[in-house]
Amino acid sequence: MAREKYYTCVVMSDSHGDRAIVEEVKERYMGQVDALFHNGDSELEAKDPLWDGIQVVGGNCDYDRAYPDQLVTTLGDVTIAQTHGHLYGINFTWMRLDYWAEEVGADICLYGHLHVPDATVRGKTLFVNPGSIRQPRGMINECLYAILTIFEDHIHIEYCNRNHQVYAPLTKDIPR
Ligand SMILES: [Mn+2]
Repeated sequence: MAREKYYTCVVMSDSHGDRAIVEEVKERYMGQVDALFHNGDSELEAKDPLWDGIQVVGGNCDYDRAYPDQLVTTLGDVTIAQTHGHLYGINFTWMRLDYWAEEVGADICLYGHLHVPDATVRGKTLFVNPGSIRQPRGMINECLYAILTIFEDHIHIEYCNRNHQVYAPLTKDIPR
């Protein structure tokens, strides 16, 4: 039996002043996907019209205090928690972020801050860092964003580079 497609989201983070790439990703996917997310450290103003239609939170490098620290978005029965991560001490421990995700009943918890792509299940939540679209850190030296396709029984994750080509080594299917 064919599996019905459910929801698609584009997730980016840590663009650190590069407004053009955020705009490019927005123009490419807006209207084609169910939601667009930016997990903070854009270094743009919160009132920038670029954010119309994007779920965005504040990071440690966002000096505009108007950004929310965290958001919870629902797509049908899918609960998506989103925060930059610095306020939950993710440089040192997952404990506080995991606790918050559990508290809000998150199926998916989106974060940023570390500039390292990640898609890991802990407890009942899939934690996703899209990496940094501008300043990668760690072993994978690629500027990336993530596309999540949420099916009934699994979540398909792929990462794309700034040329919108899939960075295949990180493609994953995670059971729900
Ligand atoms: Mn950052």
